[in-house]
Amino acid sequence: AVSRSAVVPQELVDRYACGPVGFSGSADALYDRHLFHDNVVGEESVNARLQYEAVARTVRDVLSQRWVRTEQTYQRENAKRVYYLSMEFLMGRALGNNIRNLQLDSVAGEVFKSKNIDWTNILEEEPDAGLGNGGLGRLAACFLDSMATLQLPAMGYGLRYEYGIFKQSIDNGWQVERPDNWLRYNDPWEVARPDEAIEVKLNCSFHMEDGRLKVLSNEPSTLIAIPYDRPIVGYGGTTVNTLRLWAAAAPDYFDFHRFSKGEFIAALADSLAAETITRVLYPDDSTMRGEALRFFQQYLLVAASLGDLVRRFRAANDDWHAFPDKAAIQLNDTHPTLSVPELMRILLDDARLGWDEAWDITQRTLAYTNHTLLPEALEKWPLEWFEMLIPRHLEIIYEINRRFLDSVRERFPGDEARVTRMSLVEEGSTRKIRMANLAIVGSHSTNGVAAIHSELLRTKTVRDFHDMLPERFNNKTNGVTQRRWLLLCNPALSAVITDAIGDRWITDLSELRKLTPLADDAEFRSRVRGAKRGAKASFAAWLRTTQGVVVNPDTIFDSVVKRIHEYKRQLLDALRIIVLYNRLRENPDLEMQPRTFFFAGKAAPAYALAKLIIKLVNNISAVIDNDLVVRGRLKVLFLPDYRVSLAERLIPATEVSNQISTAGYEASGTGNMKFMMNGALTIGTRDGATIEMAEESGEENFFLFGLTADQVADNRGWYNPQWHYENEPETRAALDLIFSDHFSANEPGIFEPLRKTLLTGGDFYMHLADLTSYIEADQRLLKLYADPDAWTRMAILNIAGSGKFSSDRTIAEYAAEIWDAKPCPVR
Ligand code: HBZ
Repeated sequence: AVSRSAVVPQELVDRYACGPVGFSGSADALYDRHLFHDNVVGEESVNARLQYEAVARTVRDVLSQRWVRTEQTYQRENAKRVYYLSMEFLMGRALGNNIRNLQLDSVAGEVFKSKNIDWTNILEEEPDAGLGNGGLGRLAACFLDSMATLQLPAMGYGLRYEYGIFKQSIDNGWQVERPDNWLRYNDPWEVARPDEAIEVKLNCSFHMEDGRLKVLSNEPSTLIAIPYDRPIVGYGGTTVNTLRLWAAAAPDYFDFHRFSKGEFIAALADSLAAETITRVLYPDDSTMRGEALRFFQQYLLVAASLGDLVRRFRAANDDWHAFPDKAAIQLNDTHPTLSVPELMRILLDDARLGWDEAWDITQRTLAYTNHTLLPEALEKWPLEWFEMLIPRHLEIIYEINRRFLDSVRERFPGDEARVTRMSLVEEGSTRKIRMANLAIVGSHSTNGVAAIHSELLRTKTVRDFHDMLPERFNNKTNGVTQRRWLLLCNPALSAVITDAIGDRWITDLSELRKLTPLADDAEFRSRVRGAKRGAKASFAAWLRTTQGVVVNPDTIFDSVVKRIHEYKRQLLDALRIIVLYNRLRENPDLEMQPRTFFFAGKAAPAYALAKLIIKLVNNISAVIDNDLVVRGRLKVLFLPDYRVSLAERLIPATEVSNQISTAGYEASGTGNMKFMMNGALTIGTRDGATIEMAEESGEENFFLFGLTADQVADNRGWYNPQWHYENEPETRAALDLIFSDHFSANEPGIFEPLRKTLLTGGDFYMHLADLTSYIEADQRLLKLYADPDAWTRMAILNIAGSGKFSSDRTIAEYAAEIWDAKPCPVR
């Protein structure tokens, strides 16, 4: 095929050709070079995957000089850096996002046209980078986008898991996990930098036995951490920051003693054990799984990242006391908390500072974000492992603890119970280090992720610490990046918004307030309605072509998508649907707007009850599909393998967002915000950031229901699920239907464990307490839906009120109030 050469516009050349290697020529020449030469293939071998790689490489060429220039600028300015340490970065796909943020859409469009490339097919070739479980990992990804857009000299540090979050499929209604081999093909974005590897010293060696790590003490060993860099393009393409992911490897000289003894193969087998450290992401999002391999992963992240950033600091500064003025390190939950003793070790043993100086520098540099109040998620690691792996760190922790407990005793004389609660060491049959206590004590800032969460953290979870160190606590309500979660995923609504108020919302989401008066403009309402209808139709079309599932876009699209957990109460949603189903069965003539209920989310592989919830939803789905009375009026669909790229399709199409956790248990939520800015209405409890969302749009524009966090706490003692069963006929009928095997005719009894969860076991998450008010709120919502103008008006008021929930706002607050970091624009 003869192709017309798409010449890169001069304006882009000026913008991106800023380094020693100029960016010149035509975009399709670059593309051809990558397509045929990178993979050494001829035209006959070209397929969509190779086209994707070539397009991505071409985009990387465009950004590469800007990427280099960004780092040069930070070095030249000796700017204060922000380091975001996280075990998880749930990035999703990069291609569409990078093209959009570089504002290369028109150039890319030209190339696609001249090369006859099907753009949507190409995008589908990129595997999601699923290096995270859920909210915590996705928050880290949104933060990287915002930090680059705000031109902050920031860097993410994480692990390069060879396998990300497992792929979920459904077999006979049950979740089945398959490995996510996302690096099977060359990843076009990553740049390996073996010359910047870091040595990590361990006081033990280890090998793998039955898939578990076995530690051999008293044999010191070394691991190598190799950095792989990924570009983070800020909007406008001026700043390109770095996400640096570490891969574990054995050093070349690993066990050369055994090599030379002739045990060549055996010695290499041990190097496989080293690589095991970064093999796979732990798929647990709410329980602490005390596995040694996870502890090793955390130490590797900390030792490699601090080694790297301290080296960067030393290259530009000779006075260690300047460290807190040149580096701010944010700990994403307690997972990287070993940073406290590691930084102390560096300052004491390498820099040879005194304790007080080292401690002052450590505290001023580090800050900690808490993401959960669930006690089973709070990390505590056996002291024994510190002894084996990092005894020097344990020594330092003991000394931190000794000094800290002295100060507690001084402040609260005679209160030994308090001292025991606050100690970094938990006594017991196995002594453990309390990582949250260590993170609070070793840093200058502890924040929660929504107002109510920060409040509960202060007043309940770590109240003793707040009593003693109130100035250390603060709130940073979460946000999401509107570039991915509106501009990229919902082009139709984005265009409607931009037509109405201009495009400044892309980098200043508070601009959306300007939409408020337009809620009363019939023309604007019809456009917003059109965008929603279009997104529903595309989602339905996608479901039909990719999974052969038919949904009707004329039904109400109602979604609950998040990790499956008892506290998130997907079961409550299932009960709501069963109540509606019973109403229709009892009264087939009942008028009810036809609805489609979407569920999606992964269950931790060891969380049996969460897996049973998935099974229940799938069985309800099948029974309803086969019931002639309700068919066409209710449809339930469990969408397998919830992930970033699926969220990008479902969220724009959703009209009703369910945020129904037991009040006090969802730290913030971030999916709730994405739905809101895409014009869904929220039915939910007063929990997490949903409370603040309702404040921004007005409670009258929300469907709030259920117990408040205070009421949940007060009712704990006397909540009696049996009472609801006996006194609420619809509640009883719904439960009876489940336990009569209506949804499990061929698998009698499989849902029996739910009886304990919901009824006889006392139900910690109080599902039945909120069912009636959930149904009431749902009826109000249905009534509104029957009036399309009133519905769309409310949707617009929600979009208009969503400006606060940009991660740009969140990051600006972190920068000003925790990091003292300033933008460092790249010229
Ligand atoms: O962090 C979530 C919270 O549940 C959610 O409310 C909040 O919006 C979000 C961002 O702040 N927490 C998680 O996603 N937690 C994890 O994924 C997790 C992963 C590994 C762990 C523990 C928790 O060991």
